[in-house]
Amino acid sequence: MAEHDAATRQNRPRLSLHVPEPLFRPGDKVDFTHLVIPHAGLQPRPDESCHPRETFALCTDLVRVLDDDHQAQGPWNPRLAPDQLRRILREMALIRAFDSRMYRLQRQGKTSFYLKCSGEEATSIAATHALDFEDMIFPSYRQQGCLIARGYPLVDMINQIFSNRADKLKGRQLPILYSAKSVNFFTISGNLATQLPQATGFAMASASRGDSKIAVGWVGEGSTAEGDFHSALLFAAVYNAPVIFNIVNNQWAISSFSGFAGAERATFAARAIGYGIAGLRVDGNDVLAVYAAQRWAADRARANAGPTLIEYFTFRAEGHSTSDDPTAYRSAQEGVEWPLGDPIARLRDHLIAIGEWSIAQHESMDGELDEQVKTATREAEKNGILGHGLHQPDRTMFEDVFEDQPWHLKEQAAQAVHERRVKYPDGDTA
Ligand SMILES: Cc1ncc(C[n+]2csc(CCOP(=O)(O)OP(=O)(O)O)c2C)c(N)n1
Ligand SMILES: [Mg+2]
Repeated sequence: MAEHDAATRQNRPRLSLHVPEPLFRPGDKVDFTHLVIPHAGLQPRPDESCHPRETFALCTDLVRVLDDDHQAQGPWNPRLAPDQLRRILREMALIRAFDSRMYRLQRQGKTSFYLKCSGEEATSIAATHALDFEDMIFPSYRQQGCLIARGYPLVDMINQIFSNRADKLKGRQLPILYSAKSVNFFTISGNLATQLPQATGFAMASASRGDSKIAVGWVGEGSTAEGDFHSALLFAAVYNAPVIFNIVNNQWAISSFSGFAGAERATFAARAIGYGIAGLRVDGNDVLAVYAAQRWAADRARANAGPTLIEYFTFRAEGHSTSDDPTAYRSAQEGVEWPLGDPIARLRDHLIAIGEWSIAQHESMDGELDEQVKTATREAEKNGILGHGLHQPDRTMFEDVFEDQPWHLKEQAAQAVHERRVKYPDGDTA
């Protein structure tokens, strides 16, 4: 019998695995012609309360509004007033100026870590404009734009980045892992994708209380490989929770390309089909398309028509963070050849094309924003920078987790304070 098996098996092909490999590596010529980029304005816009299946074709399409002549086209055009478009443009330019200065501050040793959202500004700022202030944001670490769009003070952001005396989080979070209850911005977690089950949970709680707030989560495409992503979608689908899941597909997860999260097999938006929820795939560098998609999903959730999964197709224009060097693993040409352009430049050109903006206005705005960031930085520096001693007493490490501190934390706090006094008798921080 065993001999017979062995003989049959000899004729079978050897099994093998496919290990994804990015199309381009450092030094390679880049060619994006394989990407299907449909014309703007051609994608149908189903009613917000439609059956999820009416959106399934959009999961492999690409919702686009801004065409190559910088005009807004088609049924997804949100028809925003020029004033609002200028506000969105200004906030996107502000976050870019902020990112650039904070990056330099890290290089100057004033903080330990920073992470830019260059090229992805629309996916946070335009999306936040489409929500109500009361809607709860469950961000990943690349959504600083949501804070800006909700008017959170730059100085408070920088105090957190410096972990200084005025840091509202008392130095207990990695720089940039903000938390801002005042603007309904949930605490950022370093553990990828945990924010999505939390968003679903918030949405379920909101619905079970009969409230009208919805929950909105953001996640990187790489992080959709986490189990939490799937649990969040399943619960949302089963209970028809009023939640939006925004996948920012910038095609890279540090040095891993999106193929390792399944991009070679299906679009990220297509995950919606398996769960039976609405899904949209959107040009993430098209401010008008991002706004329209987010507004569609928010109206749908508000009308109890169910959750939506949105994939924003975009490109991480710079390194992952200050700890990364993308020249080691991807071709520098990728950013140059990327066919969907830059979200700020595309909105600027649209406003100019409709006679509502000019290059001179844009340049003077950039100058003002640089000044605004510089002033905020100087203000925050007065409260100290990271590395210049401890700005917060040790005991704060044990506080604000439980309403009544349990006995074992009291003991550990006392021990930590004692040990610090022994080690640094002249210190004044405990
Ligand atoms: C559970 C978990 N696994 C791994 C990491 C390390 N890590 C931090 S960021 C990151 C890449 C995430 O990429 P993506 O989700 O695409 O988001 P992006 O950085 O592109 O915005 C990884 C692997 C982590 N923080 N948490
Ligand atoms: Mg990514």
